[in-house]
Amino acid sequence: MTRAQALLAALGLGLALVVPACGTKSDSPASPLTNATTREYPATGVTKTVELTITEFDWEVAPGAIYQAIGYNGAIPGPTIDVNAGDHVVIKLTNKATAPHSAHTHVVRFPTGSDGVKNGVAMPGQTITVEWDAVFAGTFPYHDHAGAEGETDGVSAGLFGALVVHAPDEPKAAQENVVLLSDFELGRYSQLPGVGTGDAGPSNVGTYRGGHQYMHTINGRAYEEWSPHFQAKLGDRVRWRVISIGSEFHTFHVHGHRWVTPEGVLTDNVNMGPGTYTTFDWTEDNVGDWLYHCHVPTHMEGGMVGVYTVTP
Ligand SMILES: [Cu+2]
Repeated sequence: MTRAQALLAALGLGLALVVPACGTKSDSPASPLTNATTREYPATGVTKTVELTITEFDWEVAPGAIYQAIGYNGAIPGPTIDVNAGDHVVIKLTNKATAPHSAHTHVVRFPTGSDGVKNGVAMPGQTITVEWDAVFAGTFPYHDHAGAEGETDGVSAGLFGALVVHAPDEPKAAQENVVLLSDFELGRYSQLPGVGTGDAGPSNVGTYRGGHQYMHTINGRAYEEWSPHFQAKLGDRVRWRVISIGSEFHTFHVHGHRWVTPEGVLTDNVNMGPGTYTTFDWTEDNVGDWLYHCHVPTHMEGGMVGVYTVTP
């Protein structure tokens, strides 16, 4: 051992000598994302302004399945807030709905006035400003935390979205797939083909195909033909940014692929509890049409499934 190696070993850094830097092996089937870190980034001096308007609207969860949604900027999920680590973000939040709502954001650094629970809540008809510093890199949710029944009311209605914070040293990905897993409520549908009434229970025909909740969604949509169809080419660096924001526990599973978690575990299926998030990369090595889905059978049956296509 050289003197430098002995010094690194003494500092607990000896591993750095034998483990290649993340993403440097092109033949690696998967590589952990380098920004899975607790490092706090310095201020960039850049301020980004995001306008979020909360409205009530009809949202088609699957063909013919109409949900009486509440969302940011007229869609589920709300717009992805995409910033660089160290940016300051100002959100102009306008509430055109009929109950108080907010935009509470995870992991960023903010004063209590931007919390979105008691402070930083927009009353109906009001526009407020909340702001925070995106000092940590990764994938995090923002969501309502001020609904009439606490956080669940607004979140199950559709008030959630993703925050993507890029680290300055992050390898560029050809594809960045943002995935939000959520659970909707039967009582909010104005029409839901395939669901029986009274004691009849769910029918076997129509849009809804079973499972025990109505419905389990991916980016506000259910089932393969309606949920996001992600695509990539062989050799692409593909990055998945996955957030679980509903009321149930899910797993996130992709067929034909595998990746390494920030904890160093090789997997193709990760646990996602409510309000959790993960980011991972791989170098694409497998052509075909692949399912991605929650591995809870009744959740997949209830809509939490989509297609990922890889072309040569
Ligand atoms: Cu699930």
